[in-house]
Amino acid sequence: MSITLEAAPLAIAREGRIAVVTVDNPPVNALSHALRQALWDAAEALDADPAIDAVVLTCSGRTFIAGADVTEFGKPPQPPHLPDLVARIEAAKKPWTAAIHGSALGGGFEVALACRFRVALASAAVGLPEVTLGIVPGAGGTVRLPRLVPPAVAVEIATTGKPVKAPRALALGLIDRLVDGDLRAGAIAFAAAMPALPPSLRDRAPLPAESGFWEEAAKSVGKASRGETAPLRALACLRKATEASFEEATAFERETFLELRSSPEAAALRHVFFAERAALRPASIRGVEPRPVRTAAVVGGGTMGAGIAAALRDAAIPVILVERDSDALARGIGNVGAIFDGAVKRGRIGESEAAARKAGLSGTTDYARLADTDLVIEAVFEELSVKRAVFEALGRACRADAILATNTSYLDPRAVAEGLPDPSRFIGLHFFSPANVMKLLEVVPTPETAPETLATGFALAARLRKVPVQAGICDGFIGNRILKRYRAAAEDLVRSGADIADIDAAMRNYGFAMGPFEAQDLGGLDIAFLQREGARARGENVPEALGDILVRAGRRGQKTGCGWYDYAPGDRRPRPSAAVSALLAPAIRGGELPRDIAAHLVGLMGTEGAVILDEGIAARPEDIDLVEIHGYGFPRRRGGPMFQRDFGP
Ligand code: T1G
Ligand code: NAD
Repeated sequence: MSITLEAAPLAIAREGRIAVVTVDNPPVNALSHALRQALWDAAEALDADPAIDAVVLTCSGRTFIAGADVTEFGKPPQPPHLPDLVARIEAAKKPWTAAIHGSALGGGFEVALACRFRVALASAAVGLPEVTLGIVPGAGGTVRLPRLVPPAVAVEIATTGKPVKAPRALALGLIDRLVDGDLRAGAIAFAAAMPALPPSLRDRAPLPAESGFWEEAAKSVGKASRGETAPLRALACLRKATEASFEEATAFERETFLELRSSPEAAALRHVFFAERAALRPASIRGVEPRPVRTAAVVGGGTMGAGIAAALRDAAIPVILVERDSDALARGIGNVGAIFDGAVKRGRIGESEAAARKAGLSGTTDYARLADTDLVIEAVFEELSVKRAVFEALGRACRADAILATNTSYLDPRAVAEGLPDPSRFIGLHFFSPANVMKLLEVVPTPETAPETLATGFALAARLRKVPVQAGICDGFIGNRILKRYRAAAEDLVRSGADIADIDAAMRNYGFAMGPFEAQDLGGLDIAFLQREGARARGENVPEALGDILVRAGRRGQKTGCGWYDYAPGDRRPRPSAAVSALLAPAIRGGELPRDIAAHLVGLMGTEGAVILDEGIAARPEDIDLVEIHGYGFPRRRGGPMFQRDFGP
């Protein structure tokens, strides 16, 4: 009988009088129970070892300790608990030096803060991302951080969850030295030089906050947290750390951590965390090698084409923009340039970076220029004949192995690809507007799409830092199909007598940036109206929508100064409209309204999602949640309509 021995998650080596503790717990050296126990035992053993003066803590693999093992969160915690391990390392007789590469995050950074010193590669980062999981640090991060950096820096790190790159961490005093080249050797040399031992963070006083600081911080953190609970709770922990004793603050933080860890919001955010990571590696492409994408082209430089070209340039992929004539091409190139100019204006990139991104974009109206392009994404008018003509030209001009993709929203990709030589290299890549901002990418293979083509779509999504979701072919794929259901359900509530503004308010209170009617006024009611009219023209039975009544009355949204709401000139604030009430009055039949409008509408999204799963249009419920969160503003802290359906109240 073979016994499966769990590989020891760490090893200890001796370099002169320096012990090197090397953690090896793939994939990210998370602080599993076994690792916590091994680190505890190492601290005990090395304190008792007279041949050792100091300890270096380093990690194998891609990163330093990336935090507590999130997969253990649902299980009863086992000692040694992380706060105890952190305190044990901090109290070690032999000073520990953390040698950081990759990311020291959450519990990983808390362990590093317990070490007397921290050295890092310039490419490393440190941070406390717990709030992104709906919790607060649970091993002293909010108590030790204010003893190392000023309150404003501690607030930024602990309430945003954003990592700090090593060079800035050095400037802030979060780390003691940057190591060039061999991190292990550099850390050993640093420890061996026995730098003067500073007091442990536990023995330091917190840096003081100016009067009024915490009140101001509460306002800004509250605003930035978009309704999520954890950021303000992390702020409270930081404040406690500056106003109470170390012990009291530690107890307060631990109590807050344990309370939040079992909250529905934390469960939802963990659900999204794991779904996002799994999204990049769906079963459908396991073991399939993607094709390299060194160069790309985008056909159509309008709203979507410009955004897609910008997203490709943001990933440093050279782009050729193709348009139908030189005037349209000039407009298209201008559209892309405007995106980068806007990014400079907002301080997101510098002038030189914007210039470099523009320099990697060229334009043509001659398809012959695409003879050696690896990937072409089409984003021309939503007209089948126009798209087919484009792909016919691409089929003639491009290499046989060039990946050809359509960005269509509603056309059947199989119809778009009809007649294409070798359709195995064709795929739907459905970006969302603005394509250089929105993370969602629906990847829509046809039955002829080769696995390598599909794998290339997912690899491209990873390079563009998108969240890819594979979708089957149906009207609206996953996202627009649920959107249609959501809008129809909202209109049904209006027919039953619900007030338009009440419905929008309910969805905003639930966590959406705006309700379904405000959103239509922003995007324009005519897009969906034209979809419905097109279907009717094809003989499909499409019942009259309330939106049709408004569009026929010239109310197409903010762009016409009126839609579901009225808008004063130059004022985007929606005002309930007597004209709309009059126009819709004949359609209002009254009836019973749900007690909880948001739960009702989210529930119907989930019901549509269940049908989408049954039809195989989506592979997993969490994929549908990712579509809604990253494509349609579903509040992340709610986990998505399928999470609510399966785990909600
Ligand atoms: N626990 C368990 N598994 C994790 C994990 C974690 N903390 N982080 C990542 N994984 C898995 C992930 O699911 C994937 O699995 C694989 O590792 C590679 O991840 C007490 C309580 C570290 C920057 O929030 O930000 O500490 O799909 O694809 O792109 O105060 O992972 O391969 O099976 O993301 O190289 C705080 C979360 C925890 C860090 C690496 N820490 N992780 O990115 O790889 S709470 C975090 C990340 C905490 C303490 C509290 C990233 C990464 P699979 P990946 P990557
Ligand atoms: P758009 O009208 O803004 O841009 C279309 C561009 O295609 C125009 O610049 C036009 O000059 C160009 N074009 C037309 N025929 C061409 C040809 N033969 N060769 C080269 N260029 C040609 O349209 P859009 O909103 O960018 O939509 C483009 C595609 O993206 C459509 O299929 C649409 O369904 C899809 N889409 C749109 C959105 C959205 O929110 N707008 C979202 C996702 C997908």
